[in-house]
Amino acid sequence: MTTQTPARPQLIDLHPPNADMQRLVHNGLQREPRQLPAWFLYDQEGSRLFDQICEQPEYSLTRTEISLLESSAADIARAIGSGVIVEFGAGSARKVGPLLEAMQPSAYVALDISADHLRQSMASLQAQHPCVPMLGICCDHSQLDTLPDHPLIRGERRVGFFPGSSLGNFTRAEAIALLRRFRRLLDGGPLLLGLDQPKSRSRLEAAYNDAAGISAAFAHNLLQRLNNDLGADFNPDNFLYEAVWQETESRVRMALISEVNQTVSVGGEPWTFSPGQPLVTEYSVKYSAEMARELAKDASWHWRHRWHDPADDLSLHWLEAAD
Ligand code: AVI
Repeated sequence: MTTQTPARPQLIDLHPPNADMQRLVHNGLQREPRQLPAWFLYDQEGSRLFDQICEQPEYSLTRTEISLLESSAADIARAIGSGVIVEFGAGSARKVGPLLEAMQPSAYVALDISADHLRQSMASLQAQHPCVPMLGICCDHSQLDTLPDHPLIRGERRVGFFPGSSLGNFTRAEAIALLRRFRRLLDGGPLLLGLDQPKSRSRLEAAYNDAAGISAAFAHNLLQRLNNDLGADFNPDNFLYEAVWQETESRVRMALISEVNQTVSVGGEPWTFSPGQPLVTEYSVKYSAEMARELAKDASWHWRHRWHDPADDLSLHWLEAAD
């Protein structure tokens, strides 16, 4: 009888250098309104706070998606087939478990921007699924042109997984560009895409401004990160967090509002904020089933099917590469 040695996750670090961050911050602060790329929120502390957001009673997205995956994984596996699962923005990799069970993939590849977070989540996932070979790639997947040439990926069919409604954190144009990029990265393989749907203003505004103040701390941590990594001198206490549902755009806008007239130095450059001026930390677009189908079409994917929870709050969309 042969015994299988449990696999150990490997990690490739392609995190963008600080010089790139500096340039992106400069560009973001020149926008009107000022806005920074959402992935800046996820340093180690930001990733920890985001995990806490997912546990707040007001933020049901993660719980809903996990139970939908648990109830639908077998059906999804039958429909989509298997190969190497490539998860974009894996975070704590808490969602892929049911797919690993149902699809029995040849390997699992997780992409995420936070190397420390990726290392921890891969280690705990590997302990639960010792026989699935795992590879972590620390990167900004919205800038990645190819997956690294690695024995776990080479020659295998790729099954993309992009849960958590993270696509909602991109503008429509960026979301289309990202879906097109995923088509290239998946090399003809399918994509399972989790998208949150529009709901009442009161539910959405509460979800993004929880009573425990974790969403606010998550946004304020962005300023702390700029202080730590880019030598900025933001005083987070001078900014008030707000989350507003913008129905016409079908999105929640999260922003830090300057409470005073202040000048902040970022990478040696001075930036003045007037009272009431927003710094947008992220948008979270909510896609109806119709909007999701349109988006897929515009990004040259064939929309095939959607699985949704009983309340129809969130969907997992199955997309196939169009010829
Ligand atoms: C990661 N992303 C899908 C979250 C969302 O719901 O838009 C980010 C988030 N920001 C604050 N709360 C959650």
